[in-house]
Amino acid sequence: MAQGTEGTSDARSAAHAQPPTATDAVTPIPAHVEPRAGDPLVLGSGARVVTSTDPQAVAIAVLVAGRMERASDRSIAVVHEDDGSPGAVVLRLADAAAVGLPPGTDAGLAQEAYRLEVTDRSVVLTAVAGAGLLNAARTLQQLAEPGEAPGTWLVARQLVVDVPRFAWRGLCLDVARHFFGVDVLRRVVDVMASLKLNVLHLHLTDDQGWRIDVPSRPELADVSGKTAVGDDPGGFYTAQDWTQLLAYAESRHITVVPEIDLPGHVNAALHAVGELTPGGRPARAYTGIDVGFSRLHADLPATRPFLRDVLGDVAAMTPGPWVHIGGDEVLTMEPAEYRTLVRAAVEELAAAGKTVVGWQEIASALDGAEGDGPGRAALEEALAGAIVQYWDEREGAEEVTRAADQGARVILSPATRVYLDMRYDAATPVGLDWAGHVEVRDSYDWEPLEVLPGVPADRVLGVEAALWTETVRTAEDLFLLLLPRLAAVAEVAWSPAARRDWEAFRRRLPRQTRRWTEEGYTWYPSPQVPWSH
Ligand code: TNX
Repeated sequence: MAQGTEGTSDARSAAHAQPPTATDAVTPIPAHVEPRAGDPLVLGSGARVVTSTDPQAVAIAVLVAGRMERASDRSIAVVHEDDGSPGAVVLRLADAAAVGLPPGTDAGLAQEAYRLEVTDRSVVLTAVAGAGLLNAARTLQQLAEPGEAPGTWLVARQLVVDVPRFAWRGLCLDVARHFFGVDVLRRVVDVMASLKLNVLHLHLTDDQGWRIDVPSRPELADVSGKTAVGDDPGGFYTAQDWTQLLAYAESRHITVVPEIDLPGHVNAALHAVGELTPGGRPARAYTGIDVGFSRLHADLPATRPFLRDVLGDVAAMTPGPWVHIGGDEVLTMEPAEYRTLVRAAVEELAAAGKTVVGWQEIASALDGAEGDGPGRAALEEALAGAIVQYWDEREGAEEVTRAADQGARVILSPATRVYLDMRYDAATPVGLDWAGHVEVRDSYDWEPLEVLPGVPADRVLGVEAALWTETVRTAEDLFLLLLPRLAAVAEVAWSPAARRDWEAFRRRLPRQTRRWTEEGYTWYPSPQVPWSH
C-alpha cells in the first residue's frame, strides 16, 4: 500500500489509492513499461510544469498546464527554473539516446517517441521533438489517477519508453455525404490526439457535396456546399475555417490531408460547373447514396484547368506534404482515360510540391511514363513516390503489390477491419454492412503486415480507419461508430505486435470510455468488453 510522504495533506490523500502502470492503463499500449517499487508520485498543491525555453517544449508545457488547471480548478505554473521540490512535471528535449531509443530507430518515428519516468518527486518527460513530448503528456494523462483530495493526482512509479510502430496512423472522415463543422472536427481531433493518431484525412468532395471553398472556383462551395445525402443540410469550410482547423490539428501534431475525389465521385463538381459535362449543362444535384456513376471527361477543354485550379488552391491552402486525389470506384471509364486523368492530377500536385495519396485504384495508373516533355522526370518521380491506400480486399492486391515493388508506399485500410461506418452488429442504429459487421475485436485482432503479404514491411507506411457518412447525420452517430473501435485501430497502428493482446486491451477499455463519457462523447457499449470489470 502506498504510504505517501509524511506530513502533507496531499500525501495523506494518497494513502488508499494505488495508481496503475502504463501496461494496465494506457491505450495504445506503450512499447516498453517497467514498474518501479515505491510510493506513487503525488501531484497536489505544489504541482507545476517545468520546461526549457525551447518554443516546442513551451508550447506543450502550456497545453499540459492548461489541462491540469481545468481538471483541478487551480492555477498551474509553467516555470523554467525549478527548486526541485516534489510535484514537478518536467518536459525535456534531448537526443534519441537520452530517450532510450535503440540505435537505428527510424528518424521519423523517433520524433514521436518519448520517455516518461516517475519518481516520488517528479515525472520527467523526455523526447527528441515536440511531437514526442505531446505523446508523453497523453500517456501521463491516462496514468494519473485522481487522489482523494480534489484536484490531486497520483502516478505510479515506473519507466515508460515508447515509440510508434507505424508513421501513418490515420482516420479518414467523410464530410461530403454529411457535413460536420469545425466544432465537431475539433472534438474528433481531440479524441484522435488522446489515442496518438497523427493524420486526419478529410474526404472533402463527393457526388453529394463540395465542402471546401477554393478561391479560384467559388461556385463549387457556393452551389454544391448546399447539398448533402437525403437533402440534409450541407455546409462547407471557408478558407478561414480551414486555416483554423489546420492550426488546431497542427498544435496536436495531427496533419490534415485534404481529399478531392476524382475522376469519379464528382457529381457535386458537375452540378456547380456545367463545362465539366459533355453537354455543357450543370448536372442535377445528387442526394442518394449510390456510387460510381459520375465522372470527369479527359477530352473536355474545361477539365484540365479545373484540376489545375482546384488542386493548386487546395495545395496552397494546406501546409502539410500530402494531398489525396481519391481515384476510387470509377465504374464508367476506360482504363486509358482513367490513367490520363489520374496522371494529370499527379502532375498538378507535383508542380505544387505535394506528395499524392490515392485509393488503391490509382495503383494501375502509376507505372511507366510516356512522352519526353520537360515535365517527364518530375512526373515519373511523383508517380513513383505516390502513396496507395488499400481498402477493398475483394480486389486490387496484385496492382497494389506491383506499385509497392516500384516504390509506392502503402496505407492499410482493410474495410472488414477499419471501415468504422460498418455496423457493429445487426442492431446498430446507423451504418452500412457491405463489408460485414465490424465488432471491436475485428478492428483490434489483425496484423497489418498480413493484409498484403507481397508488400515488404518497409513499404507499409501505416494504418488508417475510415468513417463514411452516408447514414451518419449527427455528431452522436459519428462518435458512436468511432468509439471504441478507433482505440482498437490506434493500438494496431502504434503498438508493437508483441505487446498486443485482445484480453488485455478489452480490460483496459473501460478506462477510456469513462473519460469519453466525462467529455460528452457517445460510444458503443460492445458486449465484447467487460464493462463492470
Ligand atoms: C466505399 S472506400 C467507398 C465510399 C463509400 C464507402 C462506404 C472508398 C474508397 N469508396 O465511397 O462511402 O465504401 O462504406
